[in-house]
Amino acid sequence: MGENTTAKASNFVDQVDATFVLIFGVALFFLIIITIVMVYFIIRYRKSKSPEATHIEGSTALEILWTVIPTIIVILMFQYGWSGWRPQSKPPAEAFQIKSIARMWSFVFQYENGRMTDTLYVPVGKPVKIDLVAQDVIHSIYIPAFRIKKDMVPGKKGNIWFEAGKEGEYDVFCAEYCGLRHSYMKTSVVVLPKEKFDSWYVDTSLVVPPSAEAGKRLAGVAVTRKYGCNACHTSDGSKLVGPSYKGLWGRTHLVISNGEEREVTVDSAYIRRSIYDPNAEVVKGYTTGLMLSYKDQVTEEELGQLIEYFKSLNN
Ligand SMILES: [Cu+2]
Repeated sequence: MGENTTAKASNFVDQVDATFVLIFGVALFFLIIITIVMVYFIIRYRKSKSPEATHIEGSTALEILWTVIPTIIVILMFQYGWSGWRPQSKPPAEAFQIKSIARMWSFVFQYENGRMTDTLYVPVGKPVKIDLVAQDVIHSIYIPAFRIKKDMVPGKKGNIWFEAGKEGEYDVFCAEYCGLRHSYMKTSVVVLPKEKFDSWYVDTSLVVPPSAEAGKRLAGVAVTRKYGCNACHTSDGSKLVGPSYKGLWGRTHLVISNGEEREVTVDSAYIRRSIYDPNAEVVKGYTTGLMLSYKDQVTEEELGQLIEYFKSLNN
């Protein structure tokens, strides 16, 4: 929306920034004042000029003053922060509903019509509520441009909401150290105009591709994106937390199974086991226990799409 150039990224920007400026301003003011007074006293009362120690009697008026003023300032800071935080914790009933699932080490966003993505898409100018789910450890969803950050704790319900005021793409981070590849838990939120969002929302071309070779690859890519596989695996042969998909199909791997080394050939059965029971046979050289089972998530159909995709990477 070109005409709306003064719009803020989200409805919380003004309030959070005002609180930040207030607290930072007060801190800076006192830093300067205290430093000036301190330096003045050091020079004024240095030992060479004042060999006798100066003794100051207490001053009730001063003590009341420097208790009351900071108390008022701190209450003011609290009031500012509180009034900015309260609306963040009260999502409007009509908000558009999305669920965010965090796990080591990616975010997945699930929409009510079943769409799942690794990038958050939202419409501009409409309240959006995101329910937060953590699958393994504590994560924290952080959207700096929207001034939003909230912990995602396993077993605990929580949500965030916002109304994006401006189209664009903004960073989304995990702000809670959650393990080895925490720093890769980075994605973005794409704010689209209403019509564009609506057509994106109903677009299923990525989910049901044509059955051509390109389509097969696209379907496989869509599955890896949907489940955040690319946080730990690549399609170009480079090693991350786990092995790459490239050149995987048909290769013979040395795996550790029940503490013993054994050779397996990568076929449909092995890929199935690797996704449904990932720690049963871990390729030698990789760490056991880092991947969770996707048994209740990856469907048989998606498994087939993945296998086709892995095969296509050998060509
Ligand atoms: Cu995390």
